[in-house]
Amino acid sequence: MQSSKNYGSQRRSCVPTDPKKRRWVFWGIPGAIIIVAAVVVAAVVVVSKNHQNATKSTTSADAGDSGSSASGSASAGSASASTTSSAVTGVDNSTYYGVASSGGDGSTVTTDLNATFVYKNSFGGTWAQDPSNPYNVSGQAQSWSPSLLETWTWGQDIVRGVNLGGWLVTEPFIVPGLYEQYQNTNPSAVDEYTLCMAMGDNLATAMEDHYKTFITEEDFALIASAGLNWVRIPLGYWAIETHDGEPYLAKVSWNYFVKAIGWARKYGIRILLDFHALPGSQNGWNHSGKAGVINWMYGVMGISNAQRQLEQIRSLTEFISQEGIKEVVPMMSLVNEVEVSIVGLEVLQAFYYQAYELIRGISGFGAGNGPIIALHAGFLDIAVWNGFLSGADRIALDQHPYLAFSMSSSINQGLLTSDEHQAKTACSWGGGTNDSQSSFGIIVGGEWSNAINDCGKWLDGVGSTPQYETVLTNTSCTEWEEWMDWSSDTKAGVLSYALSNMDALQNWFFWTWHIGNSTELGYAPSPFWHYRLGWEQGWMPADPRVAGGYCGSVMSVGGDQFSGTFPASATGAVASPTISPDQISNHSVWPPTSLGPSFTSAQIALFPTFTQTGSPLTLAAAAHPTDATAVGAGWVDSADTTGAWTSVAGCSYPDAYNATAVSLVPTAVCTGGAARRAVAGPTPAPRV
Ligand SMILES: *[C@@H]1O[C@H](CO)[C@@H](O)[C@H](O)[C@H]1NC(C)=O
Ligand SMILES: *[C@@H]1O[C@H](CO)[C@@H](O)[C@H](O)[C@H]1NC(C)=O
Ligand SMILES: *[C@@H]1O[C@H](CO)[C@@H](O)[C@H](O)[C@H]1NC(C)=O
Ligand SMILES: *[C@@H]1O[C@H](CO)[C@@H](O)[C@H](O)[C@H]1NC(C)=O
Ligand SMILES: *[C@@H]1O[C@H](CO)[C@@H](O)[C@H](O)[C@H]1NC(C)=O
Ligand SMILES: *[C@@H]1O[C@H](CO)[C@@H](O)[C@H](O)[C@H]1NC(C)=O
Ligand SMILES: *[C@@H]1O[C@H](CO)[C@@H](O)[C@H](O)[C@H]1NC(C)=O
Ligand SMILES: *[C@@H]1O[C@H](CO)[C@@H](O)[C@H](O)[C@H]1NC(C)=O
Ligand SMILES: CC(=O)N[C@H]1CO[C@H](CO)[C@@H](O)[C@@H]1O
Repeated sequence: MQSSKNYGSQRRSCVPTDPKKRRWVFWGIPGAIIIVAAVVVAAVVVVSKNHQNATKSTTSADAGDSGSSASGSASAGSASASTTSSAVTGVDNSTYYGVASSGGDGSTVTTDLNATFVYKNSFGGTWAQDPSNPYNVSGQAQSWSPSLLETWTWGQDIVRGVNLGGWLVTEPFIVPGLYEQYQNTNPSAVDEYTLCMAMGDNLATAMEDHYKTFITEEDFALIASAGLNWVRIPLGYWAIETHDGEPYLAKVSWNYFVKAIGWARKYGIRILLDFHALPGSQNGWNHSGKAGVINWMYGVMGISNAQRQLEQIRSLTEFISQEGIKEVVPMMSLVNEVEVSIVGLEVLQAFYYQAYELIRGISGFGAGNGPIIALHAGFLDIAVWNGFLSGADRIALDQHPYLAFSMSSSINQGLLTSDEHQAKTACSWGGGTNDSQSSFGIIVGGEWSNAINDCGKWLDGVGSTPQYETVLTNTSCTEWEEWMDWSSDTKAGVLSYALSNMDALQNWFFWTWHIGNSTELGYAPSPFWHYRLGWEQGWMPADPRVAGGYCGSVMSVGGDQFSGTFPASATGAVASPTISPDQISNHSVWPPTSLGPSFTSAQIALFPTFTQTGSPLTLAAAAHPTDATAVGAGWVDSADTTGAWTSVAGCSYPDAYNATAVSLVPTAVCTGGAARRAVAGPTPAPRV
């Protein structure tokens, strides 16, 4: 995540410069209004019930309370654990496959690690599994959320989601305990790239231990219990492949993504697959894998890094468009948070068009055929995107509004003065969201948080001191980090801000579900970013539906109404969609002839590129207890046999992460001795 404004200063790893932390804090008793306080009280009551032998919820009118364990399945129990069938080749023997079973509130779940817990869901949610037919069962997160076997109706069904940040792409502020261990190493860990180097010989064990423990099956059950129905899962490209010299742990995170698909299905939760960390880095921030310089669609390796990513998008699309998986992963976001101010809007749009043609060439058109394609808005006003690829099949916009990073205004100084200005600010995002839903299509708030300032250990990067303490006068982050001491007024204020975001963004994913403990501090020091904690402690709603209408009724902020009707092509209602020819001519020049300010088009034509002579990479499916091939070959479109983008044999390439110097431009195109098409100028789009 990153701020929508004034984020330029955060691209550097900050060195602490303010040794004496000042303690005086700005805000007194906030003027939280009585309705808000009442909501908090209700929330606290419900949450504590949920967590102690819940019987019923006070917020859920239609809470189901089946209390039954295994559903009608007669085989439940009798089939017993023998279905674990460790003899089948290809089976992941560490997974406990269980028996066909399902249940609702109060039932006992056996996890894929053969642990048990009691499922609590006061909203009528159910879980379901069938190891012999794993792709054809589904839980239902809540009575009001369609199960994965039912249709999701955009404009009626509301995405109430959380990110699983810090899991398959680590971040120092999300898993401070993991990074703290590697501060006296060489190098010290500031991003996943250096974390992997610091882990050294221990990498495979240490990283997989993190994957195993930071998010587990039980989290998916809790997410459903919290009234949430989607997760956004950030993935790094190393889940698919790495090149020599890249320190990341290759391919292991993919196995956990596949586990997540299984868990999501079991509890009836949908997944937005978020391509978060790209070859070369798309924004130079730590959460892109490597902090520092941008080399994606920028610099001498900019095109080849993007070609490599297109190949990875191809493998992902082939996988998630398969029958039985496309229902669980109905949306994919292509590029998280490109730094548009550096990469350039036109360049990003050219990439988006290439990726669109590639994906729809595999998935085909129309609702249900492959993922909705989410495009991050590049920190620009989403209205800028009106008309982009108009007529395209199921493209959505992803906006990430944060207040946290620009300490320029009084808005960040205290929480909720009597005019509730932070909450009103969040509510003000609703009008543009409504407008763009009518004109563009599906808009998701793929990231937002409760942060009204940048307090939280390492929120601005390892070793950083919050601007809240360096820019504002007489401020200390302690109050904001030590959530154990938060008053009910503080909780009410945070809740009000949360509800405002939820209502304004309408289809949303909080960043993030879980913040790990700092080992040094002994608690999770970025509480503004920790949904699960807020849900347990009463500053997130027990039932997120209470956010509906909050901006208008409580904050008195309203504006343009969304009619509920998206453009037809935006939701896949057009069988043979066509993109406006103007848009195609505007965005189909590939590679772009202009990439940042430093290079001429003649130089760009000499940039080293890849060639389509490699073997496509098929991603591994989940193991299956009885038949390892029953779950799809991992490649939905057997007609898609084009060679994979790969380096040209005999050519050398500069460091994919350090190639922005003009001196690195080759003097001639390297063909490796083989005849090869020149790369400059318009080329046909990839497969259509
Ligand atoms: C699972 O265990 C069986 C024997 O117990 C073995 O033959 C098989 O190779 C194992 N599978 C994997 C993926 O480890
Ligand atoms: C699962 O756990 C139960 C209870 O702890 C145990 O009896 C059973 O043997 C385990 N099954 C497997 C396959 O590990
Ligand atoms: C699911 O079950 C239905 C009905 O039995 C069947 O038509 C369908 O092909 C199955 N789908 C998968 C992915 O197994
Ligand atoms: C900041 O705090 C110091 C010491 O507590 C105090 O003397 C000073 O007046 C404060 N400054 C402002 C601008 O409040
Ligand atoms: C994290 O810290 C909290 C105290 O704030 C403690 O209750 C919890 O057990 C810790 N979690 C882990 C995984 O150590
Ligand atoms: C957006 O539209 C919805 C109706 O779909 C309405 O409830 C809401 O108040 C609108 N928000 C704003 C800020 O206009
Ligand atoms: C696309 O249109 C914009 C605005 O009309 C124009 O500035 C830009 O040069 C065009 N880009 C291409 C690649 O044609
Ligand atoms: C990046 O490459 C330049 C040469 O182009 C070199 O001087 C510099 O040390 C490299 N930086 C890193 C971090 O490798
Ligand atoms: C140096 C760096 O990239 N820092 C970023 C690390 O990630 C946090 C959270 O997204 C950002 O706030 C920092 O700017």
